[in-house]
Amino acid sequence: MRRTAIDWFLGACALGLGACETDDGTSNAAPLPSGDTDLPAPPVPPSSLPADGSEDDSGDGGGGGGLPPPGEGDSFLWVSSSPSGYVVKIDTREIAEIARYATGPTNPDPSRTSVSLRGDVAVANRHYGSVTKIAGSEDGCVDANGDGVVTTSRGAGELLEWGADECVLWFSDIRNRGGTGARGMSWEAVEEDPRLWIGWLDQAGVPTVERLDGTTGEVLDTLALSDQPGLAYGPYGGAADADGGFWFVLLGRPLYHVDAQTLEIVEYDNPASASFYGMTLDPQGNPWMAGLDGSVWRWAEGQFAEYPFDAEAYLRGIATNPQGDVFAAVNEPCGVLRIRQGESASDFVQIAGCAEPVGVSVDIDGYVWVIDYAASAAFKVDPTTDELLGQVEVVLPYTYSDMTGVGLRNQVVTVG
Ligand SMILES: [Ca+2]
Repeated sequence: MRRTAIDWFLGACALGLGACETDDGTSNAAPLPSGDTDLPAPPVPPSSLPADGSEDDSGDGGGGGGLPPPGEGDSFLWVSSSPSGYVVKIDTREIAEIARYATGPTNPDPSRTSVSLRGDVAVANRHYGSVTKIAGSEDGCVDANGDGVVTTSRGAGELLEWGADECVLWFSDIRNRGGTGARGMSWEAVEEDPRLWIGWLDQAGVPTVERLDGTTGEVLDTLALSDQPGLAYGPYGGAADADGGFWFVLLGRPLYHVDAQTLEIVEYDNPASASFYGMTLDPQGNPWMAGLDGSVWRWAEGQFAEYPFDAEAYLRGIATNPQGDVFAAVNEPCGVLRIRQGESASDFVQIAGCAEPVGVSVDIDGYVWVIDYAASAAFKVDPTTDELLGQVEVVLPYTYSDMTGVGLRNQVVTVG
């Protein structure tokens, strides 16, 4: 009998096969809950944290205010070298690392990254439960010691010790709040003063969602999900929508939405055969989940739709491009699954050197980046030719979130 996907996943962790997070706890193999599926929340007008600044209004992304249109502006990819405790900033056009930053004290084990519309980055650390903000450009850094210069990493392999890099802006200590891990996470899709949604697990095993002040890291709101016992992880993947709400999944369990204004949490129970892992939002704001069950799942119009790929495969991170094409990292076989916008069938892209893809993200130019843990590489793929354009070495990267920020940008920037 075939093992369940989660059994496999946890077994692989126990055997040190690499495809794993190294948290303690094995209870995600608990039976999946059943229950009624809630109806979707009605559409809400965009929440508007109105832009009141004046900087950089050049360019118009067609709905994104001062954001440059696709293909213009800087293009970076933020990938965690998880066991090394730092995050690497990659220039996607140069296909090269340009800086790296320590993400916390005492082996923080960074994983997810989230890039704001302005390019600032939040890094979720799993083991020293914490979140760290890093400025996306040097004009956002702070001369903390007042010596008149910004001391920061400015090159591949250049790593300052924790606390020394003046582009690291704040550190939110979840362990001091009784939590483990920070995983699912997303900035709000606003340009000025976005807040940051983060998810973690408290000491009683209760999944917890917080909304932080993005400028200071201060906790503004705290929410708990007390009806999901037996968890080893908190919110596993998350993404913010155009209304400021936060979608997230628990590993192998339901999909949730937090309303930005009321903070009401609505649960959308997963189909019995689904085992959600990565998640993203398409440009229409519909959640897509990659399943350890071998299928991609979409939530839209009040129901889940299944896009079967291969029941023996394990799908990990997932992303969409501005046109709505969907890409998911696939293990066994090794590569990337693609579902073109509006189509129900998927096709498969092989990658030379593929070993264990965990994450996928689309850059501002439309190229697909695949983060491969076991290959210690970030691969750049041309989705029109399926050609491998190059790769950047990152030691044991374990990032499968929206690591370019294009997924967030898709929520507010329309393309013609
Ligand atoms: Ca300084």
